[in-house]
Amino acid sequence: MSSGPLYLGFDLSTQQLKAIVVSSDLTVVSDAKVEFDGDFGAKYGIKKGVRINEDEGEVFQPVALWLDAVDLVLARLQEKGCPMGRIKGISGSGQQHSSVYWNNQAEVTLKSLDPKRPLLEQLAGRVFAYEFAPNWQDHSTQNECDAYDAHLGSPQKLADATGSSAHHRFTGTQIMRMRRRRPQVYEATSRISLCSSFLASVFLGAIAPFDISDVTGMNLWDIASESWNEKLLELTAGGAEGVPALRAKLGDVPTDGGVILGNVSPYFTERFGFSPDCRIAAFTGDNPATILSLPLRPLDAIVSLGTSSTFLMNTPNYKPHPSYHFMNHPTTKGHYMFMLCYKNGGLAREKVRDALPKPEPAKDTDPWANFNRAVFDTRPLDIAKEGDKAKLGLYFPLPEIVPNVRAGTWRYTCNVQDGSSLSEYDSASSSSTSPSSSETEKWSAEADARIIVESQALSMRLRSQGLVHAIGDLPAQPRRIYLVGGGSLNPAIARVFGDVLGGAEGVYKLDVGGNACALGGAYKALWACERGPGESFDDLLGKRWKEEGNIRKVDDGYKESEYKLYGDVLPAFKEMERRVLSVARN
Ligand code: XUL
Repeated sequence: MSSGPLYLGFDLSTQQLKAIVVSSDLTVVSDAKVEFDGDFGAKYGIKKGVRINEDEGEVFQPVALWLDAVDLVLARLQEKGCPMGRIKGISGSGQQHSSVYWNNQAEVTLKSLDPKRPLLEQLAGRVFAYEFAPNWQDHSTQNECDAYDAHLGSPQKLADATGSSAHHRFTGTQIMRMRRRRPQVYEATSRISLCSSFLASVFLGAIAPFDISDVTGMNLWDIASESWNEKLLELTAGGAEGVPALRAKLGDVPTDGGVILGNVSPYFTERFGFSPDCRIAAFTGDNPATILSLPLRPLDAIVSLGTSSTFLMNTPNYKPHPSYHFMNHPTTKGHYMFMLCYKNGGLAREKVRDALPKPEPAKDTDPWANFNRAVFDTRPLDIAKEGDKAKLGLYFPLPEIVPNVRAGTWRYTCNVQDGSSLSEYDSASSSSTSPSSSETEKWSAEADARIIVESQALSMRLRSQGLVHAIGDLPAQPRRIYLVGGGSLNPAIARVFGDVLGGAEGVYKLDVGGNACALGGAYKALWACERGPGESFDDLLGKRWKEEGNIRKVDDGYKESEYKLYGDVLPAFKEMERRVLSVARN
């Protein structure tokens, strides 16, 4: 076995903590994971990783769960024989926006952890001003969002300054609500971390600064001036007099995405055998880490199909708009990550899957086989014969972010040639997904399987069309589409995304697709530790990365007739959203 350096990447997501270890030539050497529900569900009273306070729209996770998970995932890596002593750099990613509130005991306690005792015992109940971290699915901050959107003049102005208009989950509004709703917590807070910088802090044995990309998920960072936005700090802190205290809680932000924060804390060298010269690079958000999992060129897109669904592009053009996000690129100054983030991703598809008639006798071991069959057996837009209307739908068991609409299911039909004669087929304002109309037989549960996937892809096509341009003779579309996350394993989803979004060079799946964020974290650690003077992440990765063994083509992507068909109904899809929004805004 070679004896070269290894790099460890984490992903602390809603439902799991994953770890992956790579060598300098990008080979995956080891991995391990902790499943929050499976490993700790009963202990922490969580479901799908979170706890919910319906009355206030709060969605949150106990920080203790994360601490437990860190010790367990490292024990699992060790058990698998991972050579911990060869790990020379650690980075990783965390769910974006989620925040941790540390008290004034945190710094000193993190520095002096006893390696014989678990993290949980030494940190939980002692170093936090608040024992919970609001999760990105939290939607308790409508009042604060209204204040943010108004404060700089309009949602567009807020997006111009910070990359995004106000969003429930963005950390600035969460901090503002914490000050109003739990003033004693806000008072007792010495430092605030994001999920990513929390995890970095644990490994560093000191509070780590925010990462230059993840900080743009807060609605507080002024992208052009690379500094906190003074007016937004004032709003969040409740007046100019509160700004110095808030600045102290937030700390300074290094602008280099590859910054080395220090060496790993002695807790980890003694407890798990890390080398004392193992370095900690800034941890970033899970979406920024995803765009580091392969050399992503401008015009390439990543569709990440996890608990949330996201559509990501790397672009030098900063064109903010209230309905999507621009964030600093995690490694490349002057580049941005364009992002669409949908709350109703995998869980919404699961709901449609579970409403499908079960085959008799039940023979499939793959829980998605039935769903995939339904998608493949249904024609695009469920047009079975000449004269059929095209079907369009919105399936949101949870209140959605894109567009900002309450939970519900809406089904429409329109003319296939040009999207005209758009009319409502039925609607269900609860989270039910069964048609309520008497014409049920005309819109089958099998049609829903295809229409939900088309709907997710149509929404991405609608909102990303301004960022792509013609490629040769082909109409404007992404060059390649890479699928990552749990849903990327599903061939029916790959087909539909290719049909709707195109992809001049095809649709690809990352081989370690379920681990893309952790892998991006490991690559980030490698780049931070091994880069030569001025060597960009893309240069370094481009030299070492090979397609073979890393990605697989799963669909041809652009197909002329399908691409045109979906393009023809895109205006109707937009109009359907407009009509739904006019009655069902969050
Ligand atoms: C992005 C977002 C989600 C989380 C998922 O804005 O809220 O994608 O990052 O962990």
